[in-house]
Amino acid sequence: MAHQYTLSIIKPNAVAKNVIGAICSRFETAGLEIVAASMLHLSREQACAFYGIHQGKPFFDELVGFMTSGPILAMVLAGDEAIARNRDIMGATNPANAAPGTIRADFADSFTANAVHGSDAPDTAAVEIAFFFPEGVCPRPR
Ligand code: RTP
Ligand code: MG
Repeated sequence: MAHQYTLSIIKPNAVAKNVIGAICSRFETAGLEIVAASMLHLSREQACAFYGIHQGKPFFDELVGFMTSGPILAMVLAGDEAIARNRDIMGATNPANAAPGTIRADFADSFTANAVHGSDAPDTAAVEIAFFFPEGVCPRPR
């Protein structure tokens, strides 16, 4: 199994619901370690840049409006197969399809306000981690 880093974002709707601890607890229970964290309120420019791959899609404006509506918690999670493991515990993008017990099933409010983001592949994880943490992460001693 490959040791990986992945970018996680606790989105504005979940921060507003005061469930940061509940969500981080799920990461830790799944064996993922938090090795970087930053709470911030994205500007429109930052949100457009982060979601550049979705520019032109019908949901883009709503997504940028939502992601700039309040603070987020950006984190780097580390662990064996961290990218897939994180996406497993996040659940499906559309919360209507998210399996019971997943983060999105429990904390999403809509397709857009779906509580969390997680990188989808090693190359995108590297770009997304550098976006929020250009100074790097803080791995645990082993
Ligand atoms: P994420 O990037 O947030 O981890 O989620 P994902 O890979 O499962 O979904 P993605 O296709 O990358 O879409 C990014 C975010 O855009 C919003 N979205 N809304 N209404 C819609 O059709 C729609 N499609 C996507 C969601 O907030 C999704 O997480
Ligand atoms: Mg995505």
